[in-house]
Amino acid sequence: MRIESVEFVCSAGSVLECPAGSLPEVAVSGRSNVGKSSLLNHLVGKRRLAQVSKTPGKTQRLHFFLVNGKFHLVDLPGYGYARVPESVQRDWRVMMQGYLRQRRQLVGVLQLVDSRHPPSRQDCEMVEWLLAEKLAFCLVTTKTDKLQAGERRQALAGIARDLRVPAALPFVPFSSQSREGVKELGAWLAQTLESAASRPALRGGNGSGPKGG
Ligand SMILES: Nc1nc2c(ncn2[C@@H]2O[C@H](COP(=O)(O)OP(=O)(O)OP(=O)(O)O)[C@@H](O)[C@H]2O)c(=O)[nH]1
Ligand SMILES: [Mg+2]
Repeated sequence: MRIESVEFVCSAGSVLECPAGSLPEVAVSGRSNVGKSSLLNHLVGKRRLAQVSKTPGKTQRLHFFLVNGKFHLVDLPGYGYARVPESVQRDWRVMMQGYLRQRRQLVGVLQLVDSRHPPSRQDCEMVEWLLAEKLAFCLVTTKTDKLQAGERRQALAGIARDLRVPAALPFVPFSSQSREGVKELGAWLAQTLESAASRPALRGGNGSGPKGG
C-alpha cells in the first residue's frame, strides 16, 4: 500500500470520543510494550508518528491517525501491565469491549503478541473477543529478531495453538528491527480495507446503529 499522507487526528478516552464519520478504521491491539506503536510507525513509514516507549503502559487512550485521507489507524491502549491498579484494568476492559462491540467503523484489527512468550490470559481473552465479534483480524507475533533461529518454528506454532486461532487466520511474524513482515502487513491492510469497501454498509449496517452491548 502506498502511503501518501498520515496525520494525527485525536486521542479518545471512550467510544463516544472517537471521530464521527464513516471512514473505515483498523486498530492495533496488544499488551503493553508488545510493540504496537513501533509497528504502526513502520506500517506508515514514519519513525515518530506514534510514541514508542520503554515504559510500558504509556498509551492509555485510543490514538487516531488519518492515512491518505481515506482511513484511520488506531493505536489502542496496551493491557496487562502489572503495575497498573486493578481499577484501571477494569476501566480498560469496559472501554475495549465497548469499542470492539460498538465501533461500526472498525473493519479490522492487528492483534499483536510477543513471539518470545506464551500468550497471556489477556491475549487469549482479546482473541476470544475478536472471534466472538466476528471481526477481521490478523495475528502478529512481534520482536521475532529476538528469537533464536532454532526456537522460532516451535515458538510461533505454540502461540497459534495456545490462542486457539483458526488455521486459516492471517498470521504475520514481525520485527521492527529486521522489518520482517512489513510488506505482508501492508498487503493485509489493503485487502481488509478493500473488502470492507465492497460491503454495502459499515459493521452492524443497514442504519441500525451500534450493536448492543
Ligand atoms: N528488538 C525489538 N524491539 C522492539 C520491537 N518492537 C518494539 N520494540 C521495543 O519494545 C519497546 C516497546 O515498544 P512500543 O512500540 O512502544 O510498544 P507498545 O505496544 O506501543 O507499548 P505501550 O504503548 O506501552 O502499550 C520499545 O523499547 C521498542 O523499541 C521489535 O520488533 N524488536
Ligand atoms: Mg504504544
